[in-house]
Amino acid sequence: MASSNYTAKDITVLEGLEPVRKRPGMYIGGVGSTGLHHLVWETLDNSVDEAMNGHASNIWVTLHADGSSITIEDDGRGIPIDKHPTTKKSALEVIFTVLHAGGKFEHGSYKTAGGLHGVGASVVNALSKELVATVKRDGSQWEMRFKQGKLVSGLKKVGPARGTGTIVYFRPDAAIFPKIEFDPAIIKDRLEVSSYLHKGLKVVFEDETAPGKDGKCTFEHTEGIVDYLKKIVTERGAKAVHDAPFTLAKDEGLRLDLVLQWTEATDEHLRSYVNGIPTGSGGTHENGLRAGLGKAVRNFIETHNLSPKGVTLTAEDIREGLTGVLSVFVQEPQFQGQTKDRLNNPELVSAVDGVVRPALEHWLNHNISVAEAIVARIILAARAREASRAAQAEVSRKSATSSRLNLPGKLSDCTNPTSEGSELFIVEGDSAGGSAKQGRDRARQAILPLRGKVLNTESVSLAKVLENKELSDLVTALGCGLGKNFELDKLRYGKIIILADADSDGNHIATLLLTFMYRHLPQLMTNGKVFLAQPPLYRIDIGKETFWALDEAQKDAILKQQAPGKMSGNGRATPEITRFKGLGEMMPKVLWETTLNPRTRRLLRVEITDQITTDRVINELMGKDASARFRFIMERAEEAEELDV
Ligand code: 0RA
Repeated sequence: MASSNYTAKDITVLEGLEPVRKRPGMYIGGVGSTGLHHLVWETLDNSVDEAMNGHASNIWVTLHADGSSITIEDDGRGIPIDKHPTTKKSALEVIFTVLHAGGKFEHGSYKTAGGLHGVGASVVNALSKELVATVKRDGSQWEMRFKQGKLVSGLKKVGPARGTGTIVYFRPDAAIFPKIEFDPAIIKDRLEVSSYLHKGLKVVFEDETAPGKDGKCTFEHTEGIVDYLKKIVTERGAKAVHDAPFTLAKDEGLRLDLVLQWTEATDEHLRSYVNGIPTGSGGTHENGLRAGLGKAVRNFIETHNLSPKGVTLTAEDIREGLTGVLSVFVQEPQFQGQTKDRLNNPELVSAVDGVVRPALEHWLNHNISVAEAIVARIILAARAREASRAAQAEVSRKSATSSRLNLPGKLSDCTNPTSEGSELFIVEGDSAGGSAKQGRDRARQAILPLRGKVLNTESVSLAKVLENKELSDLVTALGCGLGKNFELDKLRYGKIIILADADSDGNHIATLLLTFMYRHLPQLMTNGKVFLAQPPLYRIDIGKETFWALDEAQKDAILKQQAPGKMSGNGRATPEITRFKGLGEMMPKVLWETTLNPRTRRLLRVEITDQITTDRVINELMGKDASARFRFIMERAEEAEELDV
């Protein structure tokens, strides 16, 4: 088939630019903002290609003060200006005035234009009111001017030049675009991503619409997408499971760049690009990556006998916490979907799979300790999924008798089978739990004593959280699942009340519980379901009367009010003060009166008033000294709204 190959490859379809002006949407996808910016991407791609073929290392992009014209310059070889043998026109003129579907000027170096149709410079020219192409070659600077795609002045030598390069200035045509206003933020984002996707490329953006220090920025990343991945992982605040990411760079046949790192985040975060264009909806290249990745990891697990017992790993388990960047360059990309951001070339599935699987498997086998950490992360994900599913499935309050069996053994449930009006007290310690169990209103109040240590859940994956018996029992008792599987409707109680000692240990435990709920069951807080009970610290008996004080200050206030002046010799009884060492010391009846009874108790509702601040404060305080935690809980508690006084 040599002859047909020859014709298919070498025929260049030459056409005038009229069709572009008649139907611009066919070439740039539309005449709205996306189409308008497409002109920039087309022009940029030509310079990026020159850089990627090793001829340019700098690109300068200037958005002019009018906001509606752009200059893109590179220090490449400069577009050739010599006369084309058959057309007798300068190569520069042909590139800008002829719609070409072939790579005539590419001299065999393969071009992967990122544009929607890869039609390039002539389309930009056709849709511009004015375009000036300047070339620096052979010590001179040459210029050619166009209007609406038509040559207005032939090749002119405009002066001497140092070095080589191409400068394209264009101003889109208002007859084509209803609104001509370039968005500096869109351009900036694109340039930054370009600098990551093309390792070593330096892109300078000058925004003359915002002069001053905001106006100019330089993007350059010597480590390319590895730098990009670092930025993404840092931005997302995800702790990495291993230090050095997996990297893969391939240049022959399919050009592919890939970087992967597993983190303790609970979701998967992959950014993919085709010819520098973001593919937010994924597509065949992403499918190929997932297939290859899944097979590589499974093969590694099997050959090293690392399969977990009692749980089957799903594809999602393998990718939990995975963060990555995939960039491929495809000769004729076909985009699909509403926003044309899904790659549809079927051959990419096996192409990417075929490259990723052996490379990743090789990497895993040569980095055994890293690979084992990744496998441990994957197994944990599977166990967490199982635990979360089980916690949800097992606890259903629908039928009191059948579900009771699966509730944690230490839970003393209430008899009221609906969440309405029922309350769960999470009580620190067994003896306090015992008092609470005896003193409670059995119909409406359930008691869950916490025996073991509650895990500090800040910056711990859901998987690890659910390994903690105390917390997984709590989740089971609540019945509403957690994380992605949270369902408020399934919550078994109307109020979740933390009942901890009024000392620093108690505050510590309450803080750990609140941190856990804030991170994994935030809907409980945003729906106002979480409360702090306020057990008294002092009992004050004066004659036949008994008073309770929550703290030192309240005790003093009561004493002042009830026994002014000297404590004796004025005819009044001497106050008798008892300080409770812990909830466990309290008689069930006393606990009922002071802390449990809705008519007499005081509850503090936990509220999240400012999501971002709360997030930061928890992040900062948890893991530091206990006194900081203590202050945190007291401050929050005092800010909280008072209920049931
Ligand atoms: C065709 C051939 C050569 C360079 C280019 C095009 C070229 C195009 C653009 C567009 C923007 N910047 C560019 N830089 C170069 C090769 C010329 C040679 O062999 O000297």
